[in-house]
Amino acid sequence: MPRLLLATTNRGKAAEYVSLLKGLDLELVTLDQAGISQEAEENYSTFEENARSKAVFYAALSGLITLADDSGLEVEALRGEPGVRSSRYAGENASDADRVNFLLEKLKGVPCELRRARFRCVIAIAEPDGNVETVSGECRGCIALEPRGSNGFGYDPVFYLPEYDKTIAEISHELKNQISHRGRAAQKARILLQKLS
Ligand code: ITT
Repeated sequence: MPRLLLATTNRGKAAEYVSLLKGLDLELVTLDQAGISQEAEENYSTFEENARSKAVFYAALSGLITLADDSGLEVEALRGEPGVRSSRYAGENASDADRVNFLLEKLKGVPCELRRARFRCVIAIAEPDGNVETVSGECRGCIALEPRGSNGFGYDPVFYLPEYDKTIAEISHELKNQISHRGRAAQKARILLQKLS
């Protein structure tokens, strides 16, 4: 069975991809399993460029077909912040809780109707020869006034979905995978991967 390198250091993302890529004729390999400890640079200003450069970097290093994602949160009242800086928003060594609190502080006093936000995800799939393709997905909602729920990771406890009256951290993993930015991008990625496997 061909192998696919899942090039992420984020455990929340990795767990989601294990479900999202189920049933494909591919053996998933993590960076640890491939013996890779080098970190890819992510200094571009778009999700697309960061996802591409991550996937190309790890595919060249491993010799394996590689999937990488660059994802993050865009908040309207913050003119699209934190965007590509979502994981570094509250500093390099911050925890998920630190990032959530930092975001809530930034939005202090901003009323509900101005807290619209979206999660975005670009998935890049690269081959060792440098060939790379991307797909994307998004999920719309708004930033809650306080965290709720314990599922998921990152900003999930403050990402409120009006149609469910719940944050993403309060819905099941299965439902998140159906409606999330990553779930939507992964549905398209499966089609690309079927062609490669
Ligand atoms: P890798 O680059 O190793 O994959 P990372 O965490 O640095 O891991 P990103 O650069 O793509 O990944 O940063 C994405 C950040 O955006 C992530 O750390 C979360 O804070 C946030 N994020 C992305 N998807 C999310 C989701 O489904 N739920 C909650 N937060 C999410």
